[in-house]
Amino acid sequence: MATLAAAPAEFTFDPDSTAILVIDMQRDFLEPGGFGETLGNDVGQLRRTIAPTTALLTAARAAGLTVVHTREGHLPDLSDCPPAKLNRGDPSLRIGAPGPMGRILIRGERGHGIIDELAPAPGEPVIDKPGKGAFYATGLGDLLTAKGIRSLVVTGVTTEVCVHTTVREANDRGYECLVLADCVGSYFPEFQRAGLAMIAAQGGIFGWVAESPAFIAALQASQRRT
Ligand code: TIU
Repeated sequence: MATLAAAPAEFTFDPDSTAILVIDMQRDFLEPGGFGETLGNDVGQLRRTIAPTTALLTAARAAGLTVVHTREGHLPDLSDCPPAKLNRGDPSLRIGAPGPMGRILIRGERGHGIIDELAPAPGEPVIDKPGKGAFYATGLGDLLTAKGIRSLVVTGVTTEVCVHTTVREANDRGYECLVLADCVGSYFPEFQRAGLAMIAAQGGIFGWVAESPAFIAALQASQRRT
């Protein structure tokens, strides 16, 4: 077992039943010209997560932890995109519209891909999801059950949208979720602050929050003991 300081209280995990979840680190959200920027957002707010997440993945892979990546996106015919999601915002900037990196949030397009810096390692599962949550209409739940995972260390973007939705889904399914503050990002600094505060409030109402160096130190200390 491993333990680290977190909010609202210490987080204890068994590395054998812990997975790292890397949510939607896609070009459409993080790179200039992608979906996120077309919506008027500052991608720099998300890009600060790349370096700490790279260090986290290096440590997690060295320790043999399960790493799972997700991508938000839709089939080219948009048959898996409900009208309520599709018909949102300016029609020229909608999902499926042509963007500088291909059709926005369409599977197989360049913008839908994970950024080069955080490319999945061979064998790491990549979950394609049509919603904001990673459990809705995906095989993630079955995958985690098959691997005996009980705890999730959550990273990715954006804090108040896909990270929050996924952590809420996971908490309701019985997973203990640790969200790494430096490895999750929002386009809006006030949402980053409030989003993290909401998770840890009320005694950790749906999770724990810590910084990635504390998690890495706890993981490596647990390895030295075994
Ligand atoms: N726009 C925004 O904040 N987020 C998304 O649309 N998707 C994810 O958070 N991945």
